[in-house]
Amino acid sequence: MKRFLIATLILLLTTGLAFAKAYEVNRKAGEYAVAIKMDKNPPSVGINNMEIAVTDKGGKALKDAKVVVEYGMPAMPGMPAMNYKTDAKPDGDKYKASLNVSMGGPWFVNVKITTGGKTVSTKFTFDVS
Ligand SMILES: [Cu+2]
Repeated sequence: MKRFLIATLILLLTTGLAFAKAYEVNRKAGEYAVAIKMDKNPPSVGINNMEIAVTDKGGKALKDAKVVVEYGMPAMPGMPAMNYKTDAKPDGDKYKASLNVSMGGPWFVNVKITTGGKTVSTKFTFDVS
């Protein structure tokens, strides 16, 4: 009986993981499509890993771009505005960054993509409860 319970528990845990979806945001930045995934869904306090896929009009991955993620929180009572910046590192066809979310509340993200001397960007926000 105990073994059956453990097996059921493992099954529930693994199917739960298989269905856990990343937090996804799809945006346009200039002529590029930007698909952003965050490993925590919903994003929460702590390290949130972000994967950024940038594709051109033809659906081809944009490589060798400089991708910077600016993020932070507007000022709130008892807390001045917080602004952070991190470089997203190329990883295969995508870029990866880690965001350190220090508290609950509204966070903004600005993804800046520089290629061929030109910078385009896209913004989104997420709430941390
Ligand atoms: Cu705050």
